[in-house]
Amino acid sequence: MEIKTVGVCGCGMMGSGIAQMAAEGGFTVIVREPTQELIDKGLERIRSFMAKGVEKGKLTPARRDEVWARIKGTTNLADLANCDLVIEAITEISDAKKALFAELDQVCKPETILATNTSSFRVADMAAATKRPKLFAGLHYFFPPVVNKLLEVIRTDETDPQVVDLLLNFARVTGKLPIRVLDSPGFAVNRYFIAWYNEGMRMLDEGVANIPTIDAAACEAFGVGMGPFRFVNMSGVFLAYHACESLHESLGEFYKPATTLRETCEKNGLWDESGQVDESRKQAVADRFVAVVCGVAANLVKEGVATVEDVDRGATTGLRWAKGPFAMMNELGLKKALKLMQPIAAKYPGFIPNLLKKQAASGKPWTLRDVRLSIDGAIAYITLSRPEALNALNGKVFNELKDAFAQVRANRAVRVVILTGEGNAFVAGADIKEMQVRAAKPAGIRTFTKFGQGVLHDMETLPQPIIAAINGFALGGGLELALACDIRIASSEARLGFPEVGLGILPGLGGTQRAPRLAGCGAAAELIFTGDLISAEEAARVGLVNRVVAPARLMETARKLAERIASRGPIAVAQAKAAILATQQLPLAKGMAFELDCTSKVMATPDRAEGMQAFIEKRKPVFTGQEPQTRVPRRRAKN
Ligand code: CO8
Repeated sequence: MEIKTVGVCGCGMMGSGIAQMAAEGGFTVIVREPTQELIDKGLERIRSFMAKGVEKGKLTPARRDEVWARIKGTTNLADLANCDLVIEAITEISDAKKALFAELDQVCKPETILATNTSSFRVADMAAATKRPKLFAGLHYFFPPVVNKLLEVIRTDETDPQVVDLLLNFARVTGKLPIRVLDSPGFAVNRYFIAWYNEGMRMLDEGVANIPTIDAAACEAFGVGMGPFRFVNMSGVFLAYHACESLHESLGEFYKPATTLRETCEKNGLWDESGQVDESRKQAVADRFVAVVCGVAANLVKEGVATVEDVDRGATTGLRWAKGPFAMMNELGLKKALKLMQPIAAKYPGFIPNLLKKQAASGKPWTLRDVRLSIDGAIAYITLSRPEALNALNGKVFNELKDAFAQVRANRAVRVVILTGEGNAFVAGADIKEMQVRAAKPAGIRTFTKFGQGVLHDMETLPQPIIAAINGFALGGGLELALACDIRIASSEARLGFPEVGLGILPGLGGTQRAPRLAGCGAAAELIFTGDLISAEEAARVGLVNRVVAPARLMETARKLAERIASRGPIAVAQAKAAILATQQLPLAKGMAFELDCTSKVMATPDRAEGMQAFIEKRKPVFTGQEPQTRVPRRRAKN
């Protein structure tokens, strides 16, 4: 399965943005509207959006032309027949969406993946209109899709996991920060966002505070520019009411729309935002907002809708809140957060899930990881996931990396690791802001750098090979991290370099040592002394990366390579890795002796016997990675 051509049904505000993002990601895009007038209007929307991008200097004219050339419009649904993925972005009317999917199911090739951009209907209900529920998922974009980086990738109980992976990759390549979400009412983000604005309106119903106070308290507590009343006034009262009512129907009383929301919608009116902020009431209002959002977030995790990290990313990326609900709870203290929720739980029993009570009772904060480890068969994926800082390496990230590699080392089922970054960077270096603080104490930075070097040493000496899938910027400590891997594959969009001298420091995580060994002293010196960034192609030319691939093919290329390595004898691969590393430390004669030891070790393994026997029997070997049995010398019986 591979996505090359993308169909988009509907070229309105959402569809046009989705089409543009897909084309920017390098995909061929066919947008479909039922009439020529609508398709012309939709294409014009994309054209003028890109023209503004050129005016603002965000897009070069050449890039605009390249992207534009990938987009075609049609009124004929049959033109989407050979698309690998079709995304529906038509009006939010359930029957219209189902009818479209039933038709797409007939028209499209059997392997086409279908996705809905619905924000209010169950994805499984849409999938039921087709005969391909395994190839059906939700792709919930946030407005405006060209600007907002969040994308909820929604799986139903039937969605094939491979389809989810393909869509996650599609999301990344099209510049999105995807979160994995289970199909459920409101998905992840709308569950707490709708609760947020509805609670603001309930507080008005109850006379807790006036509109300016509620909006001001929300802005301060969540670090946003608009409180619920301003937001709903601007985005549409009708939409806000119906989204809330839809959750009320599926999730019960907690989501019953506030009276003022219902009445304002019925009157087709807006709220008057004028008036004075009552400072004395702001804290109580803020506490209630925080309690509602955090309670809903904990329920989402309890129900398996999303992880704590993804719930928080939804808030910070999709809603631009300063912190996600779990980070807020950690800052507040879980016991205090629980206390704030008690009045809500008194009204809505079951509001506080046991998961939250248990976590609070443990006395520990929520674990929010910036390094994700996932294991798929013999392949471990380690993803640096701190995209808001381009995955910069701080103390927390280094600790989590160390922990992830230790887990891989202890897991004999893992035979290869793929290391990559979330968002548009692999890693943009060590965290400069944190280093500036640490450098105030010279001993502190030395200890920290030594610790970082130790983590890279752990990687180098890991028995399993590591493939760096360089998806974007690999700078300074980020390039050094990649150089500590065994194999580097780079996306053609990646930029690499050692900008350290521009900061008045030098590459201190092995850059001055590993880069010359790979690229030679001349090329490494030029890179390090100038601090210039180079393209992936140039990095390949000087030997810093093994090969360069199109962004959409990066993860697939890394996975295929990992699968090939994983099918070989794991002890042989591990010993070969150790022997290759030895070339950097030993003169030839000693290196040969080291290699001899490695060879002797593998000769004694069951895998050697199996590999050779399989060759003789003309079959595929089955390697187990079992160590040779060490013979216990028999004691001679004393007579
Ligand atoms: N450290 C901390 N934050 C960073 C880093 C970094 N290395 N790189 C990016 N960020 C943050 C930015 O501050 C910004 O945050 P905010 O939105 O809060 O301001 C966010 O990531 C996005 O970055 P930009 O807005 O700058 O994104 P652009 O697309 O405009 O630019 C660049 C991308 C060109 C990559 C730019 O971010 C940049 O130049 N980054 C710094 C690159 C660099 O100098 N790296 C080397 C760091 S030093 C190092 O790695 C030394 C290693 C050895 C030391 C050993 C100690 C362990």
